[in-house]
Amino acid sequence: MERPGGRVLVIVPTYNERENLPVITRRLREALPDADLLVADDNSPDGTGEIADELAGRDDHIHVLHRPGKQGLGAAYIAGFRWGLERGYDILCEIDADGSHQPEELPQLVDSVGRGADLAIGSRWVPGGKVVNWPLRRELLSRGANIYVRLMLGIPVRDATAGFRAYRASTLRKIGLDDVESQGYCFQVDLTLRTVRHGLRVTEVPIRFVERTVGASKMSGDIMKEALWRITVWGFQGMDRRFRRRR
Ligand SMILES: Nc1nc2c(ncn2[C@@H]2O[C@H](COP(=O)(O)OP(=O)(O)O)[C@@H](O)[C@H]2O)c(=O)[nH]1
Ligand SMILES: [Mg+2]
Repeated sequence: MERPGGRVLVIVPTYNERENLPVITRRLREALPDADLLVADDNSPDGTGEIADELAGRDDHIHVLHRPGKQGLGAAYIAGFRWGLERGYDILCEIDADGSHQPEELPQLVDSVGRGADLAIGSRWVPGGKVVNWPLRRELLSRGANIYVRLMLGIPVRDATAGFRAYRASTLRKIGLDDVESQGYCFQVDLTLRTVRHGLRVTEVPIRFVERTVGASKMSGDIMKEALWRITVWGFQGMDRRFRRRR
């Protein structure tokens, strides 16, 4: 039976997540039994890609997209979205492989889209949202990044960097993926901004974000730098656009 809202694809990007992948796929299959999963692996040196193939060999609902090397989260998601749009899925979801996002909370995001949202974001920074075991440094980084996003871009979203999402397929078609240049985690802000600028409906659903207990974070100085300069550029472009319109 299909969920109201249609066929669901859950994209799981992986880079060195061999211990986490079997756990997250099992939990996802239980939380959303009708959904299909797509593991987007960037040729992880730890063999995550082979584990993904084994899981896919045992379960028709699991698929694998092997990418040649580490090209960033944004690039992996774009490839995953294209894969899903070509195959006619109606709702395309994002979730981290490391257990930070709870698969049991994903049905709420999917149902938000089923009820009319064009993008549902699992948010840490709305009332009811929580973070568990996050080092203070990471919490400050995330809160600071979101404050900067709101200041520079003026969008009414509390957690624009969140990577736990459900997109209506038509949203991705409307905003267009071909000219997305963001490679790292600012990809999330990029797509949020495009969705808001297209006048589409964004809903934030409070979630409980739990820091990984296994494996290592791929957050890096380069990812932060890319986010900072891109958000700054988008901000000035937006101000320029508003200024021209007023004249
Ligand atoms: N395919 C792919 N996945 C990535 C890449 N960078 C991060 N990921 C995945 O994105 C998710 C979030 O990454 P993580 O390192 O946990 O970020 P953090 O939670 O912000 O520390 C995890 O599932 C990672 O394996 C990448 O370059 N390629
Ligand atoms: Mg993580």
